[in-house]
Amino acid sequence: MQTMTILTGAGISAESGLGTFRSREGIWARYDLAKVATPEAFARDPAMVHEFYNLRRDACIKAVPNEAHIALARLQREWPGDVVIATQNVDDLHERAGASVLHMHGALMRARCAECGHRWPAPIVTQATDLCPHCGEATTRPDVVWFREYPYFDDEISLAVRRSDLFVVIGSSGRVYPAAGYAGIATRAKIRTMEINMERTDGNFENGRYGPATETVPRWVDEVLRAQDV
Ligand code: BV8
Repeated sequence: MQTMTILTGAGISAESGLGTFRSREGIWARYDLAKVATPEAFARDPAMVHEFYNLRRDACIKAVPNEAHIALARLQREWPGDVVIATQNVDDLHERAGASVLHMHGALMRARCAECGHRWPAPIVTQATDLCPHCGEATTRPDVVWFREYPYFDDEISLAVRRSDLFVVIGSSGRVYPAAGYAGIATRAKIRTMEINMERTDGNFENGRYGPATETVPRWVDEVLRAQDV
């Protein structure tokens, strides 16, 4: 049976009210990435970094999954083959829609100990002085992958792409690696690729569907489930 790997980015959560990163009013237009999303930033000012993620965690719990998240969870449930969903997003909207996902950039709703690596469900507000429940050190950080940190699940996702019949990228500008490199892996392996976005990116996809994810994703899911073919 045909298998699919789907990679999502901030665009799939945009209509749930969570910001994207690289639009004119995006997150990186309002915050200096170097001050909130690198290990150096955390070493320099952990309180500011925690505040940045506390604000995003607060927005995340107030947001609800949209029709695109719900459609992907349905596809994962009803498709007879494997559907691997990897996300660059740190929100939990895919899970709250019922999907299982690989969070390659970590998760807002998890905290991590910078000392021993222990992970636990994050309270709404985290601070650098929070004690790690495992080792007791005051070295709490968000369990999020910052720039120049190794993403989670990179090998698993690359493998999933290589064994897929179709690789789909939904709501990503394709600017951040290694996530942006998976489309090239698929293309070189002669695997079909498609992007779903508001606009064409320079990712050289074989196919594209353009428009808001809450319209384009449910329509595509309905089509593949009806056709039982990618
Ligand atoms: C790594 C944190 C190996 C969580 C993020 C020099 C040294 C070391 C590494 C590098 C280097 N130079 C470059 C790199 C690699 C670097 C990188 O790629 N940099 C870029 C900027 C060039 N990558 C890394 O550092 C990665 N690690 O390489 O490790 C290593 C380690 C050490 C030394 C050497 C190598 C780590 C990357 C992870 C960084 N963390 N975020 C957080 O705070 O959220 S990345 C950040 O960008 C977010 O996580 C986000 O998920 C990600 C990608 O953004 P998108 O999801 O694509 O969002 P964007 O706004 O860009 O686009 C939205 C899209 O949606 C648009 O196309 C828009 O049209 C569309 N859209 C909008 N609305 C809708 C829509 N589509 C449909 N419907 C709608 N309604």
